[in-house]
This record gives sequence, C-alpha cells and structure tokens, in this order.
Amino acid sequence: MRDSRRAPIAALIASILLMVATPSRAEDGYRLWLRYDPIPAKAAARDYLEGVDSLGDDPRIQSAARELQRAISGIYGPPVPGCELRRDYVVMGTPDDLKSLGVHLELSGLGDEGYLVQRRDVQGAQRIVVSGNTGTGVLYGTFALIREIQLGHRLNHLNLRSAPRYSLRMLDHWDNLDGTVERGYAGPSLWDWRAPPGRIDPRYADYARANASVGINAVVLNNVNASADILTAPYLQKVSALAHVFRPWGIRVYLSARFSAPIDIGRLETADPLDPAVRKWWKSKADEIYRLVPDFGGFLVKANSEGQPGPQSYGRSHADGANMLAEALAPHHGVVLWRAFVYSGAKEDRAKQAYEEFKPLDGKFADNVIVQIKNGPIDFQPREPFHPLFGQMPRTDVAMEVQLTREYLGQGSGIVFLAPMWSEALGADTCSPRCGTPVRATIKAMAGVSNVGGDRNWTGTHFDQANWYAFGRLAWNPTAAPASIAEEWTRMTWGSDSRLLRRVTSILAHSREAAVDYMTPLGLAHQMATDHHYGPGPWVCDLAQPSWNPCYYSRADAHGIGFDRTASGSDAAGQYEPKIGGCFADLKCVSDQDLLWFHHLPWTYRMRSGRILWEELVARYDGGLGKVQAAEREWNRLRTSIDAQRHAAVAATLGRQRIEAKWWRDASIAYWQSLSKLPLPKGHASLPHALSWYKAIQFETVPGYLVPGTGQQLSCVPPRGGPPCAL
Ligand code: BDP
Repeated sequence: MRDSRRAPIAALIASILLMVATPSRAEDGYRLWLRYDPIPAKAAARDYLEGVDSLGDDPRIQSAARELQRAISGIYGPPVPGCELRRDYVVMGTPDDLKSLGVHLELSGLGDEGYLVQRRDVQGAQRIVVSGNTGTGVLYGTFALIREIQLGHRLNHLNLRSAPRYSLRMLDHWDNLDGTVERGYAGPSLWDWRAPPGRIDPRYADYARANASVGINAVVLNNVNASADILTAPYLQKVSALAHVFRPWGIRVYLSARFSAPIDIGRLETADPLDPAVRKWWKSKADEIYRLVPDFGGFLVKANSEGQPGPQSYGRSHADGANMLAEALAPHHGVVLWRAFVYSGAKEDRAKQAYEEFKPLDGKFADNVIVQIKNGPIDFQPREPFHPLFGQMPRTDVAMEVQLTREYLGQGSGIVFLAPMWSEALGADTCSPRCGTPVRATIKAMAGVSNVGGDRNWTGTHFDQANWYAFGRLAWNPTAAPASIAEEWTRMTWGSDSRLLRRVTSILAHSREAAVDYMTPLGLAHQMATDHHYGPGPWVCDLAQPSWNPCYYSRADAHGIGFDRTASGSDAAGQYEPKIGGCFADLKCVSDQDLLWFHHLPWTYRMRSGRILWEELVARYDGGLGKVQAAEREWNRLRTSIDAQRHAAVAATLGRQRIEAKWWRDASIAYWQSLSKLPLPKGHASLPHALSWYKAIQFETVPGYLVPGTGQQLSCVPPRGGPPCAL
C-alpha cells in the first residue's frame, strides 16, 4: 500500500520539477499577475486541482472555466496517471444551475457580482463549488479561487464570500482615434481602429481577462477630449466588435461623447440641450448604439472644461446637458458619467471652481447620471486633500476618478505605487452628514484613467502593472489595505520568496511618499514643467491662463511660500464641512502634508519638527531622493531572485528615477533659494548647478509618450550651453 502510493507522488513531483526547470518563455511582463507558473512541488502535492465542471451555457461561466483550466494546467501541470493524491474538482455555476446537482446555496446579499467559493458535498463527493447569482459572479469567484492558489493558500477550508462595494468599476482610456494616448506612457493605443471589426487583436481578450481578474467591469474606449467620429456608424461597428470580446469577461463598453456631436457629425446647427432637434438626435444615436451593442454602458462626458464644448455655451447648466443625454440612454438602462473637472482662467482659485459650479446642482441630475469627481480639487497631483464635493452632493450619485497613468508622478519612469494615495482619499473623513463618514461611503462608483497601452508589458514599466491591479482591488473593496494589495500583487507577479517579498513590498510602500517629497512636499502642487508635466518647472509664470503656471500654485516670493486658502485668502477651506475646513485652516490642526496647500507662510515659519519651513522643505526633498536611492539599492540586491529581463528593465527605470529625483530636488531648491535667499542648511548636499542651468532644460516630450505621428519617444532639446539630454 505504502509503496504503491510513493511511486505516483514521486512521478508528480518529478514532473513538476521538470516544468520548473524548463526554461520559461521570455519574461517580458505580458502575463501580468496571471502568470500561472508551476508552484513548488510540496504545495502542489498538498492541493491538486484537476478538473472543472461548468454548468449552464453562460459565456461568462465558460470564460471562467477556461481560465481555471488554464491556471490549473500551468500551476499544477498535467495530472499524473495513477497518482492517488487527493484530487480536487471544481464545480461552478449559478444557484439555479447547482440545484440540478442537489446543491442549495444561500447567496443573498451577494448581488449580481458577488461570489461564494466553498467546499461542499456534491452528490456524495467533496467539491469546490464556485457560485454567484450571475455568470459574472461565478467569473469573479473563479478569479478569487485562482488568486488563492497563486498566493499559496491551502484549499482545504475554502470559504470565500465577497461582493463589490461599488457596482461600477471603470477604466477610462484616454485613447485617441489616431492611435495616440493622451497622457499615455505605455506605447500607442491598444486599439488599432483600422483593424476591427474584420480583425480583432487577440490581446483584447487578454486585456479583458486582466480586468476581470480584479473586478473591473466597465471600459471607456476613447479620450474624454473626444472626437465625435467615435459615434459614427463605421466606428460603432468597431465598438460593437470590441464589446463582443469583452462581454464574456463581464465588461461593458462605454464611450466618451463629444457634446457638440450633433453639429460635428449630425449636421445640426446647435448642440443646445434644450433644443428638440438636438434631443431627438441623441435619442436616435442612443438607439443606434444599442442596436449594435445591446449592453452598452453609456456616455462619459467632459463638458465646458479645457476648451471642450458643453451646455454652458448655450446658457444651460451641466445638469441640463447631462439630463438630456440621460434621457436618451434611459430606455436602454444606460448611464451618463458627467465629469466635474472644470476650471477657467478667470477664477481666483481653481481649487474652488468645481464645487461652485456643481454644488448648486445637487439634486438636479436625472437618476441615471453619475457626477464623476477627481480625487482632489486640482488635478491628480502627487498629493491633494480630498475633493470638497465628496459628501456635499447627497442627492446626486457621484463617482471618484483617479489617474492610473502617472501624468504628474514620473510618467514612464520609476516606481510609484498609487494605492496609498487612493486609499488616503477614500478614507478621508468628510464629516458629512456626520463625522466618521469617509469619502468611500459617499460615492457610488470608481473610475480610473487607464495606464494601459500597446507596450508588450501593457503599462510601460513592470511596476505600473501594480497600479492597474490595485485600482481594481480598491474599487471592489475600498477598505482593502494598500499593503495587502501590494503583497498579493508581488507574490503573483514576482514570487513569494520572503526576502524578495520584503524588499519589493517595501519599495512599493515608500514609493508614493518619495515622489511627493522630491516633487511637491508639504502640500505644494503643480510645480511640473509646462504642457507635458515632466520634470520641475517651479519658476514658470508666463502662461496665458494663470492657473497653468506653477507660480500660481506656490505663491512663492521673497517672504514665503504656499497658497492661502483660509478665510484671509481664497477660503477654499470653507468649502469643506466646518470641522474639516476649520482644521485645514488652522495652523495648529492642519497636517504638515497639507500645510502649503492651505497656508502661505514665511520661509522662517517654525515647523512642528523644530526646523524652519525652509529647512524642512530642503529636508523633504532630500528625504524623497533618499527613498528613491534606497529603492534602487533594494532592487539591485534582488538580481539573483528575479529573471534577468525584468530585473534589468526595472533597474533601468529606477536608475532614471534616481536621476529625476535629484533633478527635481536640485532645481526646486535652486529656485526657492533664489527667492528666500537663505543658505542651504548644514548637512545637505550643495547644488551642482546654478538655477539658470535647470531653467534651460527643455523636453519636447517625455519618457514613454509617443510623439503623435512619429512613433518617437523622449526628445530633449539640448539648450545652448549645455544640459542635459542625458538626464
Ligand atoms: C489633465 C490632463 C489633460 C486631461 C485633463 C482631464 O493634463 O490632458 O485632458 O486632465 O482630466 O490632468 O480632462
């Protein structure tokens, strides 16, 4: 008996070892966190999943079954004939499907997308049962099971029960129809609009799998600075083809709609939302879309913002515009995501404008309108306080919009893990309607500006995949701890060796604070160079619109630095609930991290640390640089634990980040010093160049960004006399 058992175990272990030893395919990052590499023989011998029985013919359950099969054969390898190890089988289906096998499940409270994964007796045998009220729930349950296996958790007491906090978890692509991506740093657009509907890139299914694996269930295909062409018949055929690929993965397609489309492509003379012809045009456009894409999600709209057309051009409000589109979509159950990102040059404080325009409209939006609000009141800065509209639109559904693509956080280079930033915003107390009400409790949906492009590794750098992963996980569960998301992602993407895990998770944990400190410490914001926002430009003060200038945000002069948003200044703090705004406005209460966001202070202001503000600033810049240097050291110690291809790519990007962090630190200090006239505090490295040297650095475009029409990336124009294309 004993002997007959040993042989198959040995065969199984040998076959797994063989798989491990087989040279793996190129480690180019394409497989993301869904690598499905063989797990260590010991773990495989403990829990060996062999078969999958999927019930019913729901295409999402079919996708789930195929995915699980794919995971199993990658992770455990082929079954070993004669092996008598415990082999597990998985049965998946909705409660109705499972009834036929005598399994009765209680899935109340799990909604349309939640799941239950449990060991159950199925017709006399123990099985792992994956269930959800719909095919999508089963699909998410399957990915949860796969994650358990990838994380090396035991399967003998499985009991996973979860439902998403928000029913809309959406990735917004800022992809243009010409193949470029606004603020994209991962190559050209994933969508090659010339190809569909005739040709469909197999990558689209992999993209959908990745989204489904983290619960993303909606995708906006095109840029918010939209071309109306996407709404023309030929493009809608293409959209329909993409929707067909995404549907079995539980994903609905949405489109950014240009408000002036009735004029641009409809031959009308106006886009006035109260004009009957305009309303009729949108209705028939919606009907046309739903004929092609029956589960079309709806429209995302950027209106009267940064030059985009909108209802205000006709003397109408945002609510008039949104409701007109909502009316066209309502018969089909579509929704309008109407963005609250609005500002104009005239206002004394850009941070106040969205609140001023939208707060009076609370309660005036149709039921199928969601107002989409950026996490902070300015624009995806390394750190902002939460947007004052959160908690202040009680009669309106609102979504939080975050940016995965790192427009203001280093773009195509370095490592910045954004989950801590999003979690900070989601967890901020709005004190509305009462204290203890975090932002996450005031929103109905999460939208993330995609960082995915045509690069082989999807996101330009390997570590930007973590932001895609984290967005999905937080949109599913906004209370999830960034550290545990980081650990999951690291285990699945890089491996579970304890040394590796410690180092990689520590790099992730410190990366956002590092970026804040070397770019915009202590509540500074928007100090980036003009247009592309790559690198420092604190001295820029000559752009036509005041709020495009870094000097507008820093308000720095010989006396001090910071934006007075207290009652003596713009009073933006007054837009928050009094308890919150009162704290922001009070020097004794406001945290250091928000200090210069709300206060203009003398260079010699005494900080909590005992240092004066000037010294504190310098210390922060140095601290940020120090964190990047530490990350690089940690990573370099992992050379032998990580495949050469990915290790080298990350090492290169960290090297670049180190150079950029120093550039930011030196250039910013040089500029502030030209105003404060204070000496560099003792113990801090002196500046290698004069301010003029930093000012002369000109980048035409930035790492990872494609120059439209040329396919070129990163071009630095070497200024006369010197620096530093080799930055
Ligand atoms: C800003 C970007 C710009 C976007 C805009 C937006 O610089 O490219 O179009 O946000 O969100 O951050 O609409």
